[in-house]
Amino acid sequence: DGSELVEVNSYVQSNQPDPSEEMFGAAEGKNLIVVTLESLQSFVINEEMNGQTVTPFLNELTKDDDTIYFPNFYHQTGLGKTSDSEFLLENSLYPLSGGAVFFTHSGNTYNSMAESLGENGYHTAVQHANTKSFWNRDMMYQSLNIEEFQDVESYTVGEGDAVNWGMKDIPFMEQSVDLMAEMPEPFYSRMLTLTNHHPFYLDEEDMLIDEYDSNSGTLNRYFQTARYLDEAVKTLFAELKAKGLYENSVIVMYGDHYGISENHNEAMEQYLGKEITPYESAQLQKVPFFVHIPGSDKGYVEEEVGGQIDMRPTIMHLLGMETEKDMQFGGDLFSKEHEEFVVFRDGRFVTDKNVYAGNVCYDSETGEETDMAQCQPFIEPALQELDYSESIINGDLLRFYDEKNGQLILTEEEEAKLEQE
Ligand code: GP9
Ligand code: MN
Repeated sequence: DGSELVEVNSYVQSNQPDPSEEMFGAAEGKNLIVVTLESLQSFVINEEMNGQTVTPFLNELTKDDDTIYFPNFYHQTGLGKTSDSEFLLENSLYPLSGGAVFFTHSGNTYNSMAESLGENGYHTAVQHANTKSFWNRDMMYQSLNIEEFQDVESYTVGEGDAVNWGMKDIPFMEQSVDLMAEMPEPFYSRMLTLTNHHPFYLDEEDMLIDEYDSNSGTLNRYFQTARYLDEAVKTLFAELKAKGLYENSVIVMYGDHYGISENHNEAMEQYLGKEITPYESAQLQKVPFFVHIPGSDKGYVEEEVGGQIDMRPTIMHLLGMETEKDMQFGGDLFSKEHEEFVVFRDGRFVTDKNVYAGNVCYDSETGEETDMAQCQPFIEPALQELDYSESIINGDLLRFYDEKNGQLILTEEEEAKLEQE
């Protein structure tokens, strides 16, 4: 019942960092374009593979005057992969430990970012050139109050335009911007890319760099599809400019989850030139996060440790929307009060000083094992945080929360019971 929410609510309320004065409203009134960079991990950013640059366009963005780049940002997804990252983005809640929440709890009440933006006059949409029922998106998007879902049926997949899992990212970007140009402004459009997906196949003409040369075909091809994704992002920026949408939009991009699993550790060790310890495995969960605000001159590299749970408050504050009454577990990455504590869905965690993985406490600077006492104070809170989030989902507790007023919706009986306690 609603009283379960009392403890969670007081926990959430006591952990909300205030927005950063400088960044609050920095993109107010602009269109919001969020690009999900399929399977893109940070280990390819600003790096080469056999002398070839993997992500030239994104590398430029990390140094761009209008872009804030977060190199210490982690994915927090579980079995629901892309859909879990969407869940984190929209709700600032953790996905579930078992199964994809998009399948198991699509009928719940949520207070999504899309819903809030909708209430603030935004048209809300998702663009993804795959069948709409994949990950149960068609159902879940109704609960998330996403007005429009442009799935594969909104796209013309011409001959040679598909590879691997479906439509290629470059024609996807071109057609998506055409579709965007028809949307009422301001809009919030979320674009889900697809080409940089296991098993990372490409047509010959789209291979812009060579394969890598390890014993893992998967890793070898990954560099090529990541390179192709980079080209697709470049196309997106060019198309937005061509259609006159660029200046009045803020573009946020994030990697959804790892593309290279631990099954490829031997090949990965060859590439990285070091042994993959549990510490290194945790480092490999870093995914890129970019906030691009055209004409703002606010660009820099933000070293703050953060995760996907933080995306919603960060973005909403940029748009000038308060989130203090939201039932959310993340915090504004630009806030001075933001806590550097990222909990992975499997219980591993990262703080500003340590990485806790494989039941070992590591120093985050050196990657060396360190005194467990440094990690100890965070072990319980990490599990507690996951538990609280899980109880909201399992109990469908947002039914009992009025986010407009930040109040619990309790029956008289529940109120009376709580007063006695
Ligand atoms: C499918 C796409 C990829 O529509 O989102 O899903 P993934 O396998 O990465 O979760
Ligand atoms: Mn994915």
